[in-house]
Amino acid sequence: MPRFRFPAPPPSELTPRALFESRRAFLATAGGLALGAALPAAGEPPSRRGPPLAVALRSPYSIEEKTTPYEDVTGYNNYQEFGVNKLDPARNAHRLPTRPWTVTLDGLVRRPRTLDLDDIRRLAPLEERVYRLRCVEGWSMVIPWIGFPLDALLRQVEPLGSARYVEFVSYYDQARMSLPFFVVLEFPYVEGLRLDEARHPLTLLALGLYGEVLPNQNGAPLRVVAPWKYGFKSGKSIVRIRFVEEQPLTTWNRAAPRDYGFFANVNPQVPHPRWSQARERRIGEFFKRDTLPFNGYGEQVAGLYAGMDLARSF
Ligand SMILES: Nc1nc2c(c(=O)[nH]1)N[C@H]1C(S)=C(S)[C@@H](COP(=O)(O)O)O[C@H]1N2
Ligand SMILES: [Mo]
Repeated sequence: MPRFRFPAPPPSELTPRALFESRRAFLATAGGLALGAALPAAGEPPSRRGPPLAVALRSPYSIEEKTTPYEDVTGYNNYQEFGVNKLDPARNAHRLPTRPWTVTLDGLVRRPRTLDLDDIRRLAPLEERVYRLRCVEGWSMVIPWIGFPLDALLRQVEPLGSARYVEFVSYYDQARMSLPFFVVLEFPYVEGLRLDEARHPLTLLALGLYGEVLPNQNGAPLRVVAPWKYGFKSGKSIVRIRFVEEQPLTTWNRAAPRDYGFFANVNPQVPHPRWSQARERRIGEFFKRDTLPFNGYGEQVAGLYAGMDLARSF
């Protein structure tokens, strides 16, 4: 397994908004001249958006907040496999082969199965769900996802009573990715949820956003979205879901156990070792806002953690 080194960027080093904007404008121009096809969504006119994905219903779990512009949602990303800079994934993730695609569900289940994308799309009606996404780095977005509850997929394999956690493994092919020598993470990217978290109706299997098929940089062709947790819990481009008894050792827990807890519920009281998590900057806004416990989803999910010390199990 390859091992690379890099420190998580402190908020001070995050691409400032103005710089991001001007680079985006620059990229749009450069893309038209020299780089052409190498540049995907960021900075492109809407006519070059991805294939449409029709939605059957709008979820009651949607929040009524202004959505973050499409260009930011698809142009400012964390997808380390395609580069550590926020602008890298939009430039590099076109190398991700999203068809054919299968997801293997195995481990502690009665009926292990491998499903292809068409099987998966048919499992449940597609919903639009507008969710907040809060990154541990201190920024947030509001994204109109398209998908259905992850549990519609999980229940296909009939988890055994002994299964207590699920491990999500992302696609990995070093030859297609943009891994710099100094990256700390081990790949494939692995995330995990407790089974009851994974089966909670808020936990979404996302196949699209903003009315279109999920762009590669956002985790095509399918990714998890657990909106009450920091964004890193939501693995992209999932190829395997393993049902296990013990808490999985996730990529970030392995790389920086003091910085990234397993639960990673958004808890504004628990600072990152090097910065506060009390406030956040909504991408596109100037003033910071207070971060809400459970990213504002406490009413729905706080019950999952009754009796747990969420300062220790952070
Ligand atoms: N495979 C994989 N999944 C990943 C990541 C990653 O680097 N690789 N980054 C995570 C982090 S830190 C965040 S904040 C979200 C960002 O999702 P977005 O780019 O679609 O907004 O994806 C998460 N899922
Ligand atoms: Mo993140």
